[in-house]
Amino acid sequence: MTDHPILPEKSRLLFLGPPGAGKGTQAELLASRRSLLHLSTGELLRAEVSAGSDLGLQAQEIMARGELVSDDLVLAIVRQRLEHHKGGWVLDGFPRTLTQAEALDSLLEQLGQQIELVLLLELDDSALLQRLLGRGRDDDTEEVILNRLEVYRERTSPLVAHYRQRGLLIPVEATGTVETIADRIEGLLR
Ligand code: B4P
Repeated sequence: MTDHPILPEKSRLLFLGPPGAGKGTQAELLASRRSLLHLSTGELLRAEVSAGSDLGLQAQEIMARGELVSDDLVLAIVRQRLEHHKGGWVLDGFPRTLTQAEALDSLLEQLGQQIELVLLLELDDSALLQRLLGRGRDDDTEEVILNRLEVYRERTSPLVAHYRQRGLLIPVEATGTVETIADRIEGLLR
C-alpha cells in the first residue's frame, strides 16, 4: 500500500525492481497508454548486440554473464535519447547503480526536467526465477538469473532508499496477471 492517496497525471517515471519483476512489460504498457517515450536500456543494449556494433560487442559477454554493462556505456545511450526528446518518458532498467542515478540527476538538471515518480515492482525470488526460466532468453539460465538477482541486491537495491528519501518511491505488488498489475499501477497513479 502507499501513502500517496491522489496523484496528478505524471509523465516522467522510472520503473525499479529485480530482474523479471515485469519492468519492461509494465513500462511498455504504461508508456503506450499515455503516449510517453519508453526507454529500456536492456532493449537498447540487445539491439546493439544484434546489430554487431562496437558497443554491442562490448556489452554481449557482460550481459550473458548477468553482470551490469559499464555505467559510461549505458549513460551514453540514455543521454543520446533523452537530449532530443521534449515530452514525457518511462525509464525501465535504468538507473541500475547509484552512479547512474547521480548521472541521470545531473543530465535532467541540464535539460530542466525532473523525475516525478519511481514505481518499485516487488516480487519474491522464487516467482522471479519461474518467470525468467519461462521466458528463456539467452541470459535466462538458472545460473545467470541467480547472478542477476545477486547483482540487483548489491548494486541496484540501494536506489530504493535513494528515491524513498526523496519522497518519489511507490511500491507496487507485482503478483498476478499482467493486466492485474497494470490496473494496480493505474489505480496508484489516478
Ligand atoms: P533488462 O532487459 O532490464 O531485463 P530484466 O530486468 O531481466 O527484466 P524485466 O524486469 O524488465 O522483466 P520483463 O518485463 O521482461 O536487463 C537485461 C540485462 O541488460 C541486464 O542483466 C544487464 O546486463 C543489462 N542492462 C540493462 N540495463 C542496464 C543498465 N542500466 N546498466 C547496466 N546494465 C544494464 O518480464 C520478465 C518475464 O516475465 C517476461 O517473460 C514476461 O513476459 C513475464 N511477465 C511479466 N509480467 C508477468 C506477470 N504478471 N505474470 C507472469 N509473467 C510475467
